[in-house]
Amino acid sequence: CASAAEFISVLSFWGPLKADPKSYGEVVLQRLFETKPDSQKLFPKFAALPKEQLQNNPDLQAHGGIVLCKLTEFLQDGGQDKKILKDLAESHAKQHKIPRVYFQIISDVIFEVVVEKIEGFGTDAQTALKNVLKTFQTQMGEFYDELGFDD
Ligand code: MNH
Repeated sequence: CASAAEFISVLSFWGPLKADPKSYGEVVLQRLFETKPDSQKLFPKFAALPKEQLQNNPDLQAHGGIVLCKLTEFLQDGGQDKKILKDLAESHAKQHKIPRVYFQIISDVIFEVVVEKIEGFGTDAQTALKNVLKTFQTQMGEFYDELGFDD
């Protein structure tokens, strides 16, 4: 599990993502769909769209913003309030039916995008980010287990 210091280390570089969640979130979702095309099919809103329509798409930008804001909320909370991820696991398991492996995939994408886009994100902060994303995935997995969602 990531330490409090690791959450703080990540947060010290998170300003640009907090300030512009839509833009970074858009890049994350586009990169997710590129890396793992199956993931696009899990979004009813985006499933049928050809690549060209994922560019400058206000719905995609809006959803990217929602994802990034939730991640910022998790970071700022330092993984303390379990309800944040419990609610997220519940909607993603029961409503959206997202197999847990996709949280691993999006975590790798987030890592890649953050390191690529954020200046000064050094090796220590990179390790901290990896651990924080690992904590996110582990806790999501535990809630998936509690819900009996096996995928
Ligand atoms: Mn996701 C909706 C956050 C990863 C598919 N997601 C939401 C919502 C939030 C959110 C917040 C809106 C509230 C809710 O339904 O709970 N999602 C995240 C975060 C991550 C994430 C913080 C990881 C980081 N989500 C994923 C992944 C997939 C996915 C991975 C699929 C591969 N999410 C969805 C779908 C919706 C959704 C589908 C519903 C979108 C809609 O049509 O409004």
